[in-house]
Amino acid sequence: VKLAEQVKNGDRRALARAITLVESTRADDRDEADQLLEALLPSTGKATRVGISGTPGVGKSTFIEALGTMLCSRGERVAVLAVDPSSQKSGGSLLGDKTRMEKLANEPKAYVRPQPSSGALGGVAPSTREALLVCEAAGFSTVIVETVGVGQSEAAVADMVDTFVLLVSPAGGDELQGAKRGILELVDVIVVNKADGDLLVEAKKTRDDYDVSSKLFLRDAAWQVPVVLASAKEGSGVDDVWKKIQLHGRDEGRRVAQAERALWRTLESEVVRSLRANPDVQKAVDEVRAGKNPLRVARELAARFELQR
Ligand SMILES: Nc1nc2c(ncn2[C@@H]2O[C@H](COP(=O)(O)OP(=O)(O)OP(=O)(O)O)[C@@H](O)[C@H]2O)c(=O)[nH]1
Ligand SMILES: [Mg+2]
Repeated sequence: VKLAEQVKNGDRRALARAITLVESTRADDRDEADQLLEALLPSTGKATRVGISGTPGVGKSTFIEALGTMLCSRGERVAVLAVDPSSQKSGGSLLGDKTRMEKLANEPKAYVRPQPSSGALGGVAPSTREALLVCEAAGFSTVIVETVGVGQSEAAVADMVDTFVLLVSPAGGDELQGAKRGILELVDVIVVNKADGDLLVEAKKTRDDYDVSSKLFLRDAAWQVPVVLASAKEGSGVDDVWKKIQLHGRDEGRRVAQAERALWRTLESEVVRSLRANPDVQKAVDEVRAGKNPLRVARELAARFELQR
């Protein structure tokens, strides 16, 4: 495929076109996208894949800009995929993000690309994983995926990266309770951002709170989740975070498991999609709506599909 060659040669326009292609939900683009990905796949796998999440306004974009420019100044090439769930509604937020990463976006060694989000909750689109692979094939040494901490997006991003970083605010100790607890199970590095000026004292306290709980939630004997103070605005701590990301490194076993889960996710959604279009299934839906036992109807249908094979 010609496009694949252009992407591998570092052609910017080709890269943008390739990502647009894998993002396309049109059925007739899918074949081409699959061919492209297969042509690129042998050239993937070499980048450090980093996910960055956190509540709106915690400083993700500012942090990525600081980290990205630092890496570029060291000769690395950095790609950023920014998933912006609010862009669907407001339309303005995308622009805002671009503006906030202006320095990085203008950096010749960097590439900043907003990602479409799927669904009303702002979930991460399945194509983000493929966009990440395209960036890798294009030769970026680090690929960063930014996602806002809403809906299922953290889990989706954690499942496509080597290191998942959570940014928390200086007053973030209360996030430790309740709903946010679930994310902590996915996190590899915690960053208390905005540790500057008047917020420094509070940030230190928050770091200590997270430190205690990261020891309590120890899920992997080989990796104690570090808690790092940083100020994306002033640039302090950014290098410390990068060192932790490097220390965490990549785990081939994790990547293999991620690829397998991507297979299952796609299989499940494709199978369900084709089942929904099946006339027997549609008839069964009507029967259940009319009062038949859904579990029995489902089992009978499944047995019938089994026989057809
Ligand atoms: N004091 C201080 N302010 C910061 C720091 N990092 C970011 N900010 C400010 O926090 C605000 C939000 O920063 P963003 O980087 O846009 O945050 P975000 O997490 O990307 O926000 P969304 O993409 O909207 O979810 C901006 O006004 C930043 O200037 C920091 O380290 N210290
Ligand atoms: Mg942002």
